[in-house]
Amino acid sequence: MADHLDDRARTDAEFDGQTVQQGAGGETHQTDGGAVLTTTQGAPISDDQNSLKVGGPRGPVALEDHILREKIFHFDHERIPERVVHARGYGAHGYFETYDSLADVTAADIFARPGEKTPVFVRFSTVAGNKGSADLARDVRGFAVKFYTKQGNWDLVGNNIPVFFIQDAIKFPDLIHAAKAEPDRDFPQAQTAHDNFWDFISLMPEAMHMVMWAMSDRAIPRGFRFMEGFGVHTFRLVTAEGKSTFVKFHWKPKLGLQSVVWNEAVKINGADPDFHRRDLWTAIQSGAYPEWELGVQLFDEAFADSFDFDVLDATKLIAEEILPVRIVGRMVLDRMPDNFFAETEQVAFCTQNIVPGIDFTNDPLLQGRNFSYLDTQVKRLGGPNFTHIPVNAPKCPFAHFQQDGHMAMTNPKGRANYEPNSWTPAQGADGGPREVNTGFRSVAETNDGDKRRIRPELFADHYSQARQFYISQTAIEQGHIQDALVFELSRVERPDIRSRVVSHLRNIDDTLAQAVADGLGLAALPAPAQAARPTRQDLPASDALSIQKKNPGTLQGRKFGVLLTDGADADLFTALVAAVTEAGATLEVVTPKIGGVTLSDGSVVASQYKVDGGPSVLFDFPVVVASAAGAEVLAKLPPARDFVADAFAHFKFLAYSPEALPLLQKAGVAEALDDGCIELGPDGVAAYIVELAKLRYWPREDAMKAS
Ligand code: HDE
Repeated sequence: MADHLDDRARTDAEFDGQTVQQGAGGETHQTDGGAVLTTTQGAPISDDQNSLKVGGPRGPVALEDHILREKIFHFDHERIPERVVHARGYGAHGYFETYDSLADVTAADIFARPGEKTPVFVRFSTVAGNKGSADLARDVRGFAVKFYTKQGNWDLVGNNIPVFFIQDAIKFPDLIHAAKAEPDRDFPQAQTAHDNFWDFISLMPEAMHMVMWAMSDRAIPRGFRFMEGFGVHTFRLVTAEGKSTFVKFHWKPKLGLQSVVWNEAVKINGADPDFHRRDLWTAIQSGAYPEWELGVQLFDEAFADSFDFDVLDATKLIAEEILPVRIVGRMVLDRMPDNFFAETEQVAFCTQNIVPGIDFTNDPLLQGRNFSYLDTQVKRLGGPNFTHIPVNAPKCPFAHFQQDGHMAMTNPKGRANYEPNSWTPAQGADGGPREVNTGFRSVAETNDGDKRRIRPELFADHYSQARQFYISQTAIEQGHIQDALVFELSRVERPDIRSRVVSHLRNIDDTLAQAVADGLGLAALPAPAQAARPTRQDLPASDALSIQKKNPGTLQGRKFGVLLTDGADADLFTALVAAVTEAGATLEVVTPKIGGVTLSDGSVVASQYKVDGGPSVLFDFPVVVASAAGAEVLAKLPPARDFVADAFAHFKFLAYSPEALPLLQKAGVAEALDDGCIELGPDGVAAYIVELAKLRYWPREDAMKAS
């Protein structure tokens, strides 16, 4: 009978096409000296392929099957609520290295000793999309850093844009409701191009400065490694004596700022929705550790009072030309988490995590955040003990009297669990931790006046810095802002909302308003929106606000994509690989078949992408190196034609071996060749690489718009 059962079991497994290896005795996947599979209680498991059946192999499953139940139960509970904002994110470990002592302005231990390294965990994110949304949404990027300092965890929870949409936390739920999918239909996903967002925004003039940033290329970064970061609010640095200095925090990427263009972003989302994740993962895994410098703008009360805006207003920035950014250290990300969920998903950033020497200001947005982050972690992570999760725990000694609660992991020992107490070892118990004079102290501040729901008078200028941002951009960048506004508003169904947005643009820049009105086909320009304060026309352009004016002039961290065919010029390919490596960039190969290609000298080159899966949007610098016969093959492949046509349309430098010209002809590019299209032989590679420091061939954009 037993033999018969075993036979049936085997037959059923084979019938189901399972790869289960069952011996005659029914034993399965037995360990050959490796780890033993156990239940969560540690009991070894002999069969993880079949549930426990009653009355033969076709009988019902026994409720008794504790192994099945444990496995399914745990699976059922694998998800925790995603973040209500910033759900889509990616994290990495690294360190912060202090360059300069800031001991003259702060007691913060992290800034005390030059050369000291402090561990960090960083999480980058988009704001509006769900956890599974695509990376290249037009959106603000979160830039959250947890510093594990020797005096406790300091969380600098910032964005890649230095200002925010709203001034007061009480409007945050409205902003986010309006930005996320509309509640009746649950779309659009990760898009602000819809009625609710623009309806809300056009009723909130304070948002206009941030709108300029969000419509600029800052909102479609090339990767996390190519973004700036900002603490946004004004914070305080405080000395041991209690002297306070205002501070704004800046992160500057070592690789320079870079973004993609909108049409490219749309296509990247289809080709590789994980584009930003993959970029960070690949860089760190290959040892190309991304790096940012931390800068501070330091100022005192008198300097703050010299502005006609309030430094407590998070919709304003202080131009770097007025107050230069002092670089005080660098951050290097050099290790990916071992487990995404454990670290990146469970990391709990809290704006209220500050350390002695750092303090808040009364920025009403920051004050609201200080409530929100702690509250949201309890919801997300299920209880007050989320600080026991390794990624959230301080790496310095800590001791307190908080106790119990769900999942308490690190529990105090001994009798005293309150303070003050009079226990001493002599009385038979340790009294536990005590206060220390050098501990955290809030800056002493006098606030007198009425208790009212009110905003400061100086929060009322909503357009001057929006105008300053716009006029600081290159003409190409201004064009991108215009195009983004036209695109977003073209997805808005209600004409009155479109007009209302344009009425605000009239207070920013009339050429911008006119261009957007034209792009939307508005019959007439609406009157300017009523402004609480007139727009200042005298704020000068600030080059620091532009991406293109700060071109880093380096190819480091950039990626070449070479569309390569059988018989292609081996000398050219070899020269290219050498030059790319020398420039600190990387190169991937795209071929008609994934099996790779054989070059003119007989050498075989492996491929990373079949051409269908390797569109040029994935690369900074697309190149076609083809033989004459190979070009004929490519010319017949629509994805190969797109490779070239997209590279051209995205204003990329497009290099090609002379034999590849038929492909360019078929792609409709050959008639429009410009100085950004470079015919390449082995001798031309050096000059070509030099040219690429411009990153894109922007003159083509004007030429295409004019033609
Ligand atoms: Fe956040 N924000 N936020 N935010 N925020 C969250 O906290 C909130 C704001 C930012 O990678 C939430 O853990 C309020 C400004 C980042 O885990 C939540 C207000 C800035 C992240 C929350 C703001 C940010 C968050 C959701 C207005 C830039 C991701 C999940 C008062 C300076 C952190 C969570 C990560 C996340 C609330 C405004 C940046 C709900 C109430 C301004 C980078 O607590």
